Amino acid sequence: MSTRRLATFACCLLSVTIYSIATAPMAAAMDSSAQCTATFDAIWSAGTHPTEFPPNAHFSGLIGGTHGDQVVFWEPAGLATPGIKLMAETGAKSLLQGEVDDAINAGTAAAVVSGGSIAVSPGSVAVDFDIDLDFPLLTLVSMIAPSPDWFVGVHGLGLFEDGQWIDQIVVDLPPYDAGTDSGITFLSGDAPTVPPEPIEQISGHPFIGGTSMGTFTIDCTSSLIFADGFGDGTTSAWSATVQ
Ligand SMILES: [Ca+2]
Repeated sequence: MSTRRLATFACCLLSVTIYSIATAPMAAAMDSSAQCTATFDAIWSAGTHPTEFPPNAHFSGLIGGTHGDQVVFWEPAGLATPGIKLMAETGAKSLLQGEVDDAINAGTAAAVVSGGSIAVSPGSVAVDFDIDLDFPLLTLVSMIAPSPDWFVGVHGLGLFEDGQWIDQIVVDLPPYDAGTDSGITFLSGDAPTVPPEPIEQISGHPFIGGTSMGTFTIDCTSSLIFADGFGDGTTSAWSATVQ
């Protein structure tokens, strides 16, 4: 190898080494998973929604899952699945949980997220869950109860943004109609909608103005996964540099 070629080779080797030193610690400190808490703060009361405010106003137990973008459990303008229909009409979790389980078996979801109810609204309830980069979306719902087929929730909410897990996100919760029962008041008897209609946000009677029913606040803490397995940034950077 000529002196010039040797110098070029050494230069390139140095560049690669510097590049490795500069980038290895960041790559080694990949936040591949996070621990999150979803807190449902319900504000629904006779004060916020005086029109036909029912006795025993409450919300059914939180149900949903963590998943990827290959599966949708519900969305506005879509038809309710059997699981969303049952949740919105009765508050029962079983069918929707089964749909999440089916998605887990199909490799499109990671875990069921199942939490408590709000026995008396206004009130709060929280549920913890883990999430990872392969399935960084959250779907979570709760029935507005009593009601014909009304519910609140999020669908495909992304918790990994701009290369990192979100610290906190607050989502407003308007009422949605599942499109499976045609009752028009909180206490209407069963009146199946045949054929079913698309899910849509309710902005009229009895939710005059579409007033929010509350919020979901999602807080996440990421878990640093280091290449050397020591869980220490300094050690990891050194290990990556000398490799
Ligand atoms: Ca309806």
